[in-house]
Amino acid sequence: MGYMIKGVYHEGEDISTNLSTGEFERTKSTIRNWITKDGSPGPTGVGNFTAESDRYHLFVAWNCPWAHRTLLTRSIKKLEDHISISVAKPNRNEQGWIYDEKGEFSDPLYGLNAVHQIYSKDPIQYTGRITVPVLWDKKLNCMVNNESADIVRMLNSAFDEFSTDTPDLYPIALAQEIDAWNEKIYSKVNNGVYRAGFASTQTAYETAAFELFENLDAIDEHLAENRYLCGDQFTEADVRLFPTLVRFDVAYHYAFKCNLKKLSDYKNLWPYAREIYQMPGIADTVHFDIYKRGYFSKSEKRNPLGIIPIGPMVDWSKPHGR
Ligand SMILES: N[C@@H](CCC(=O)N[C@@H](CS)C(=O)NCC(=O)O)C(=O)O
Repeated sequence: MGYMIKGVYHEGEDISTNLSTGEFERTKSTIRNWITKDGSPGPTGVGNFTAESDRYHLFVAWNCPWAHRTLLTRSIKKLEDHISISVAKPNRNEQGWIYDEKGEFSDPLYGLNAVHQIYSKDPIQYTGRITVPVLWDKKLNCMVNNESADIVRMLNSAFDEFSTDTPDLYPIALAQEIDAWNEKIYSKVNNGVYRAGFASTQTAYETAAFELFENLDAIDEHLAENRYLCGDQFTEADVRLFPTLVRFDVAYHYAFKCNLKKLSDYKNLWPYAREIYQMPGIADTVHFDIYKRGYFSKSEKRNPLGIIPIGPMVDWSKPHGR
């Protein structure tokens, strides 16, 4: 794993844990342009990124939950034939996210060896961490955006011409409610599992882990009365919760010590997660073995021998009954 300074890649230490408090701090994404229907600028960044078929490409990894949100949205909005992808190998090395020369983990676009090469291909001379997902413009040869929250939103809204007959994941009437869920779920659940797993002090770990389960308990209760987070309508908030839930029992419960409960112990959250898993196209974006290979990869701090557990067996195809 490394980082980039003015377009040049440097191998180096993980610098995301605050050394004085032991708390994990995720760095903010900085490439924040938006694809729009007419190429006008979006809420941040510059314009000129018009929605077109086969113009954009996503660099992702199956195990990354942030990339998963963008893949879920690409599938729900039926954009698979319009936005191409490159999937990195589940295990990172000193080059960060890497590719094979051929096969399922190769880069069909440029034949890259590593994701950092796409960051250095952009003339902006990027400085920062090398993260997936990255949304790339094949026409202007530059990055559009490397923040999954933005990518999810633009895939929902900019491609109506190509993705007819698909749900609106961010209807204006529910915008405030969705934003409120997103905020809570991001810090306490999506990033909460990382705050627990990457904490380097007992206090930082316990704070994150207790907050995580308080929030999962509250969501479970909410789902007793509500089919989805915002009532009857499946929205962006559900899309953003799902990647954490689907990794929970095979990865976070054990690898990140989030072990007060399993997802499958929850009365409502568990069938809710299965309902989403069983929606058309969703299971194709889920790769349990790869989650294990990624989260249990060799790490001096978390898994020094790199041994991957054989279980647990979780039946996601069981009827959800919701
Ligand atoms: N804010 C980013 C975060 C993405 C992110 O942290 N991705 C992880 C993989 S799960 C990554 O690539 N980390 C590499 C690193 O930080 O060096 C987003 O949501 O798009």
